[in-house]
Amino acid sequence: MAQYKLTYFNIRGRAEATRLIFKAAGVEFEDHRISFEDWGALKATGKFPFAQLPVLEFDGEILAQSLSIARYVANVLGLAPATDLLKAKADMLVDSSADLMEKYVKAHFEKDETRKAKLYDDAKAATPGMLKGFQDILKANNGGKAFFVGEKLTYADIAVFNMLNHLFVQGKVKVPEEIQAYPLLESHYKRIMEIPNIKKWLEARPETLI
Ligand SMILES: N[C@@H](CCC(=O)N[C@@H](CS)C(=O)NCC(=O)O)C(=O)O
Repeated sequence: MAQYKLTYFNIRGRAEATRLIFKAAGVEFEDHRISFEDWGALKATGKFPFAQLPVLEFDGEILAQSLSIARYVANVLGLAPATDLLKAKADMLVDSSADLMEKYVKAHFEKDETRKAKLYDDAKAATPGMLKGFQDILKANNGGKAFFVGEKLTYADIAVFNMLNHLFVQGKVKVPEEIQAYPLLESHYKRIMEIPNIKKWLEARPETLI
């Protein structure tokens, strides 16, 4: 098995889905967290593709782009669906999770208070439709009693769980109030949260603001 090193800042942010995939698969990786102060000098080395984090290093390779990394790791560690169609469905869920996440991230980092309030309003207004969309897709897969895609845990389940956890949960192991109106989505969230390796990580991971 390759030795994996995931480098990112000391936040959940764009690396947490990949961390959860490693944890769910029970595969060791180096969770390398650097400070924002150290990033300037590291970035100047030119070693990082697109001069951004996260990156995943293994076997002399270096990958950037958080979603490409997450998909790669899921494929290698057995947490990807088996067919091209199911992979496309998983990607649709991953990309939609990222879309909703991005709306809140934009609002979080906006400096102008008026624009920030507007961006938060937009993100909140978009949320119910997106949550319904996730629940509808879940329901269409065998009534929503198990996983988002096919019949086993995949990176789609982890990505949607991570997005909901990231956006709506403060604290360690908790179900967000925002999904109470979507019972199938709520029970899916609980199902993922209760996977022993995931629960262990949620309890043990560093507490960070974002
Ligand atoms: N689309 C990229 C975006 C990467 C990105 O924006 N990374 C930020 C941290 S979340 C970064 O590296 N910021 C430092 C910089 O650009 O110097 C991904 O998903 O990985």
